[in-house]
Amino acid sequence: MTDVVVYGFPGSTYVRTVRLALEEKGVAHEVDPLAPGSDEIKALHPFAKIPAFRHGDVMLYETLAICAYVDATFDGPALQPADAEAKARMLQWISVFNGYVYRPMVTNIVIQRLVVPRRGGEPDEARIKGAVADVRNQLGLFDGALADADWLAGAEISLADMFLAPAVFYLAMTPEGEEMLPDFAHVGRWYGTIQQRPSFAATAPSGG
Ligand SMILES: N[C@@H](CCC(=O)N[C@@H](CS)C(=O)NCC(=O)O)C(=O)O
Repeated sequence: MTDVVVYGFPGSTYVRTVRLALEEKGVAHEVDPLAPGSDEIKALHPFAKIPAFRHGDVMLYETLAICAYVDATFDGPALQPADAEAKARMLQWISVFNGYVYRPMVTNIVIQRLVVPRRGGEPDEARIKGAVADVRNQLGLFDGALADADWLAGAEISLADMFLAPAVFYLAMTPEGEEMLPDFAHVGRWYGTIQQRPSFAATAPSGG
């Protein structure tokens, strides 16, 4: 039994980010695979998104807030750089991911390509096509940041890497990702490294 619960189905990139943080800290946790928009998640998250999180009496929502709490509360390696510039860089990349990357990469390519057909629908090709140029530019940004570095911020893996990698995991399964990703060698090296981590294997989604 554990008093740490992540609410949200494990196929969600943001749920995986929280689970990566927990795994990197070595924190045992349960996953309650609630769907976004469900009555159960509405009771935990005022915007009905996933993840939500519980640690004993502490209830939280919003991935960055949850991850910061996990990092500050539990023993284990730091998930955020101590250096002010590197920490700001980490927050910059997380803000970039949340504000500019998630929508084209996940909502407009991954969900259209991988989720919509599984639900019997037709992918919106115009929407996918419209997202490709944005994602290509964004991969270029990440590639530049990783040209001389193993991780997005600081000398060790940080929360910034844990936000981006679950999205790249799905992008790589789409024809658009297969076409784009080989052009970004530094992103490819970074992703190859993060794939080797036990936390990444432990949080691999089995379904959706
Ligand atoms: N700002 C939220 C975003 C969470 C989010 O968008 N989660 C996705 C799943 S990866 C979701 O709930 N999508 C369902 C929807 O938007 O209706 C966070 O950082 O936790």
